[in-house]
Amino acid sequence: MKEKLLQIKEEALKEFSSCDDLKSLNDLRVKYFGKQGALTVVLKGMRDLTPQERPIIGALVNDVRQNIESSFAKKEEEIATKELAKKLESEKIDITEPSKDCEKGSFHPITRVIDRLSDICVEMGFEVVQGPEIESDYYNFEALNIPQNHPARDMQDSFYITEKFLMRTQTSAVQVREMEKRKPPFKIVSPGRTYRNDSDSTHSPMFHQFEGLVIDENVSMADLKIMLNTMLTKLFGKGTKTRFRPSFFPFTEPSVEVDVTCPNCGGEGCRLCKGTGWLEMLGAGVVNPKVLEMSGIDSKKYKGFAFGPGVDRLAMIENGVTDLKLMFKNDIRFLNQMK
Ligand code: 2NL
Repeated sequence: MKEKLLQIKEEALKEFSSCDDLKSLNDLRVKYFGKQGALTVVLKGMRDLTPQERPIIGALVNDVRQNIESSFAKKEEEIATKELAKKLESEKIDITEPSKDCEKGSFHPITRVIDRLSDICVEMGFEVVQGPEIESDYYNFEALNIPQNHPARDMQDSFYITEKFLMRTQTSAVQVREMEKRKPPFKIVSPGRTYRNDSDSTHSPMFHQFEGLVIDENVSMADLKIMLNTMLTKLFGKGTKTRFRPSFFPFTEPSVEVDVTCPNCGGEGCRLCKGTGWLEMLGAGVVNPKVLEMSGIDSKKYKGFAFGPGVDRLAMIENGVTDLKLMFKNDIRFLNQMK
């Protein structure tokens, strides 16, 4: 029996050491420890031993079993490590390799207009600010000197959510919030989505605004004019001329509307500018002192000017699009044609 055990031990250790995959390792386990396994059979044979032999052989059996088990565990770990390494190696991918058919996306034409306007303004020292799209009646209208019975407040033009809250109709509301928070001087622009109950080929219920506001001592219409000329030249290129026409907004006094020489025909007259050579680009003006005072700015010490180009209109002009709705449908066939 002793010989038999030592033989099993020797054989098993040899077989284990030459085994190199989990499946044959498992077969070996069955061969030695299984129901009919070599060691199991020996153990069963212990019944026939004399009481003197039993403890001696018992100790030997334990020794052999521990030996085989530990070499089994060692081997198992070794194989698992090796197989994992093999698996990792076979699943390795080169993440630096360029993919096939990689289509490049692009920014939406409206995002591009907003980004360009923002870049131009940031270059001139403006900060970009944002605010909520749901606004209170106060910030959207009252603080901008739009009185209670002004047509802009009509349910027909605005999307009211409750008695007091509505979808903002202009991003000026953001600037009012900033006027309350900041200490002049400051220069800010507020791009964003705005909402009005309007819908035809040049109006969409959701549209975009980009407004600029400058508050400082001694700023005037002249500063506004220089600034807008610089901005519009940067936007449309050298040689762009501007035209300032008197206008009216409740929040500015005086107010102007600004036209630029048609970027399509350079002022000759074409279909885009309806033969006039001019395109209306923005509204602007010197901030009404009442508006400054309502937001806690001393109108004796500080003056301001503001401007608001039509973002969607700019994107339409740039891309020769005549129906604003197309801009918001996001039909991929349409977007692919935008430069
Ligand atoms: C337009 C006209 C404009 C402003 C926006 C403004 C903001 C404050 C105070 C005074 Cl907080 N004015 N904004 C001023 C004039 C015109 O936009 O028709 N935009 C498309």
